[in-house]
Amino acid sequence: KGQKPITLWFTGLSGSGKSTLANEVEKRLVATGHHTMLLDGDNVRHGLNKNLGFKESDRVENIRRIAEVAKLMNDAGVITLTSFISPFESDRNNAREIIGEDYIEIYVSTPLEECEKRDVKGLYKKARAGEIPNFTGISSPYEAPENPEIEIDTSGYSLEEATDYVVKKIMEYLD
Ligand code: GGZ
Repeated sequence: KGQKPITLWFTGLSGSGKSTLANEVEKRLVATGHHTMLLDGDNVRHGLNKNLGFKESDRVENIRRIAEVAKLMNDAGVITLTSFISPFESDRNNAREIIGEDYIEIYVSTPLEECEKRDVKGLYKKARAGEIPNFTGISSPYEAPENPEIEIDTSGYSLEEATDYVVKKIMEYLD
């Protein structure tokens, strides 16, 4: 069975559910025989990009390198899922340019209020207290995508429902 090596580019606020969703989507793809690679903070910011922080120029470089890696993965025939805030429209457009027609943007549009209410890692609380500078949504902007291929607000859906929805949409782009 054929596999079109696309990049599924998840973008959204911290706590929006990007990584949880990307992980579930990856499991579904693997279960249906696809070869995948998930790039996220754990395997990229701690390795390839460990010299980068969160000031604007570092985020720009973070996203540029991730896009280049995703392209290499696609060239190797691998479906690539990326899970980074990627807050700037210009960087996402640059990623789209680097990756080409195989770039599928998935906007995880869970509102800030919900992300902040979840505050899984306590980062919003710290950011509000001024302990984390340039925190996206609080003291650094998030530019919402205007024309994402797929959009999902995870508030009000179970993980399974959200995954079903996204996987169904992705199938439109896979062969
Ligand atoms: C935003 C930050 C910051 C600041 C640390 N702003 O919930 P998390 O913890 O696991 O996800 C956030 C992650 C964001 O890294 P990305 O590589 O996705 O960002 S970007 O695409 O903008 O380059 C959060 C943590 O890192 N974190 N400081 N100041 N998120």
